[in-house]
Amino acid sequence: MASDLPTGERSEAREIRDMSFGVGQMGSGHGWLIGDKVFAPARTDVTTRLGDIEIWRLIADVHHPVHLHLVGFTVLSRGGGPPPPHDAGLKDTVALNPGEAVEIITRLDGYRGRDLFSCHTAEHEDMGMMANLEIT
Ligand SMILES: [Cu+2]
Repeated sequence: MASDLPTGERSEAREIRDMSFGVGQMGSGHGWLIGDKVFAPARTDVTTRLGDIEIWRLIADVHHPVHLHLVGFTVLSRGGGPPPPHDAGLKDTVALNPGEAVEIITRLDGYRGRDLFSCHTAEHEDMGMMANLEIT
């Protein structure tokens, strides 16, 4: 039951964020972007407060395994429907399929400071597909 999980309920979410994962321009070539931006170490992409519950709506152009460091989450929906069995439980990575939206819910607690999230495909991560999360 979702209420048994530590990540919270949909009605408790303080923020809903949309994030796209896709190919784009990086320098003079192509890279892999989150929210149309190449990773910049000094830029904060998402700012949130310790203990807040958030829903992130993720969508991708091709397959991307999206990974949150230090933060567990659960899958709320996939492709507009209930998550299939393989999405059950507390996760740190979720597989995005081409064009399919996935909603995740997370409680950002246990760590205050700077954190990262990224695509777990090493070639994508190395080519820009990371973002900074600041938990205040
Ligand atoms: Cu990727």
